[in-house]
Amino acid sequence: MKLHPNQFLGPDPGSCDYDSAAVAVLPFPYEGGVSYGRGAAGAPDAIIDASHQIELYDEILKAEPYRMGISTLASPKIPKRPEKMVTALFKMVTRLLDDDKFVVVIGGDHSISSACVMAMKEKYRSLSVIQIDAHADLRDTYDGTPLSHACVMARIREKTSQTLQIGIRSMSAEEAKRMEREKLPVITMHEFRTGGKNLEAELQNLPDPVFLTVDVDAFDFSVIMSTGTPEPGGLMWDEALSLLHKIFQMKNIVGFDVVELSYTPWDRNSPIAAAKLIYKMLGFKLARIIGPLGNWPSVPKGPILL
Ligand SMILES: [Mn+2]
Repeated sequence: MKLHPNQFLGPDPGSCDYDSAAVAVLPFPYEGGVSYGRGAAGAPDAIIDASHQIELYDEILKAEPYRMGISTLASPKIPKRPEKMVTALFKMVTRLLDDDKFVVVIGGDHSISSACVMAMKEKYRSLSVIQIDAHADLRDTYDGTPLSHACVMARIREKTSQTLQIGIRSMSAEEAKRMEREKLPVITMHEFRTGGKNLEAELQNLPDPVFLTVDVDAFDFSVIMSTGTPEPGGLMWDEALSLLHKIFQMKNIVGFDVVELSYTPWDRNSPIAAAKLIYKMLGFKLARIIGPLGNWPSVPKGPILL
């Protein structure tokens, strides 16, 4: 495996060796599926650069999650044609899963997530998907293509009918009708804030294991402002961490992606928030396995998260 010269959280704190790492981070700088703002292809490198500023110690978990081993792969050469992009990413994620890695993909625009789900579904037959996003992404086609980022949940639902969408606050009338007709499990941002839906009940109804896709436009602008299709009224930082902590405690998450950050040269805040988000989620995953205050310095490497 060719590793990224600039490791996530690096310089190497002694945990980036691929063979012994529990986690494989795959940067996938594709933005062929965007419909508005550009910059998603610059996101993985911006997030990896920003991750170097993050403390390795998590003050809430009272631990250093990086000890489980986090290995960052070199960004692959990405085909321009969307269909070929999907095949390429499917093969890469499949290989990482064959090596028993907990897979984290850094996008890239949201259209990449269907390839991640395809690969995950091959390994985990009863896979569900949780999407945290401002947008429903349930259109069958957009701008004349089924592989637009605006269609990713429609593509994912062709692979698994078990999905839960959280934080949604932007959809077309057709998408709303589809949710109604098919009784899709959706917690809109309005319902999330007003308690109109029971999050714990929805999580309980969803079969394990789960792939989690996080579109950073789910966040409020004060947390992450550099994203291709921004929507006001998003998640605050602590609110998102509480939500994610609950998801990681209640569900067996077997991989996740973080998509739609848009590289903006003057914005240092957004990539830092995205990098810290990834590290926090990895900490939540480890905490589910060995407890929040376990004997973390002796955390074994290898496939402990699966
Ligand atoms: Mn979105």
